[in-house]
This record gives sequence, C-alpha cells and structure tokens, in this order.
Amino acid sequence: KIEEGGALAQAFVQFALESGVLRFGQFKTKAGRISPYFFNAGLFDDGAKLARLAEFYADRLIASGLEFDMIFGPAYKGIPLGATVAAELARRGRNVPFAYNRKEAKDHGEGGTLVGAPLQGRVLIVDDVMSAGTAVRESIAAIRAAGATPHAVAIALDRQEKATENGADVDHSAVQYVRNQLGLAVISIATLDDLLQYLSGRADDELGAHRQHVLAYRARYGAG
Ligand code: OMP
Repeated sequence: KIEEGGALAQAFVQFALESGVLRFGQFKTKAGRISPYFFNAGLFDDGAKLARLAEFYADRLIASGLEFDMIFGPAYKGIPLGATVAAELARRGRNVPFAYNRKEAKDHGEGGTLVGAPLQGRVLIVDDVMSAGTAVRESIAAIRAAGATPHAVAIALDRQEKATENGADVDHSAVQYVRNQLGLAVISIATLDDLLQYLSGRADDELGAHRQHVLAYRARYGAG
C-alpha cells in the first residue's frame, strides 16, 4: 500500500517553498490554465537541493514497496531528476539501470533519441509534475516504442487537476487516468491537497493569503 500525504509531504512543501521552487502569482500552465501557483523543478539548482530532492523521491519509493527494473528520465526536466534518484537509490543499496531521451534525434555519433541503459523490463518514469497529463503520455509512448513496459511514475507534485483529452477537460485527473486506465502505479511526494493543508496551517501569515486563490483554482480545474 502506497502511503501518501503525511509528514513527508508537509516537509516537502516547506522545502519547495524555501527553495523558491513553489511560488504564488499568476502562471500559465502547459494546458493553458492560469494558475495561482507554480512548481518549477528547474529551481532545485544546486547540489544540496538536488540531493535533498532525491532523498524525498527515494523515501517515497522505498516506502511504497514498488518493484521496478530501471529508471527513465524524460527530457528535459526528468533527466537530472531520474539521474539523482538513481544515484540516491544506489547509495541505499538499490542499484538499477538509468536511461533518458533527447527531444531531437541525433544524426551522428551514437544516434537516436535514447541515451543510457537499454530500455527493458518494468520502467519507472521519474518526472517533476503532473497536471493535465500530456508529458507522461509521451514518456509512456516512448517506452512502449522501445519494447519495454511502462510500469510506474514517480513525480514530485500531483496537481490533482482535470486531465485533457483532445483539448477538452475531462473530470478525472491525469494521475487517476494513468492509475486506473493505464494501470501504472503513480507515486507522488506531495499533492495539491498537501499544499492546501500546509497553507491552512499558515492562515495568519502572508502564505495563508494565497490559500483562497488556490482553492478557487481547485474549484474550477480540480479533478472530481
Ligand atoms: P502536463 O503535461 O499537462 O501533465 O503538465 C506537466 C508539465 O507542465 C510539467 O512537466 C512541467 O513542464 C509543467 N508544469 C510545471 O513544471 N509546474 C507546474 O506547476 C505546472 C506545470 C504545467 O504547465 O502544468
């Protein structure tokens, strides 16, 4: 049983806020929604932050009991994430192969779009965020095309918002779709609910003021 939320999620939300990775304001998401918050994993931008981030993924993965044969980090943001998570798991005695992809095929040298270990067996995708679900579908397709099995997805933040299909919003979230329709396990360090819980505890300060905007966004785009 994958245990979600709890102290680990709260510690992670705090870490993301302190690192400036999680910010409040007005941001346009990939699906074209105007969001009052944004999680920019690219701002885990030094060795200490990346190491700590990898510890959060590894803690969650190990607690989940999930079995997998290798790690895939999708370009671009999944590449350092997959690499650091693979290194952290190896440090804890669990060494698995690692691969990543390029966005553009290379026509010289080793060629192709896949780099690293051959894609085979049960593949764990390590990525940053799931919103409407476009990015994860591309990773799943790339793994299948290579003849391997997309087995699970580990993300830092599940935004718990309506997925889109052919440009239209549907009622379930991307994570629910990947779990229930595609049958992959999805492990997230934190969710939108965890962020809201964190903000509830900060009702008296500046951070708490963002809660109303996040609640309004959830009312409009949150998955049913
Ligand atoms: P979907 O492909 O719609 O699930 O959106 C996920 C991608 O959106 C992530 O891989 C990011 O590139 C980007 N994103 C963030 O990084 N942080 C957010 O808080 C929201 C998004 C987003 O655009 O939805």
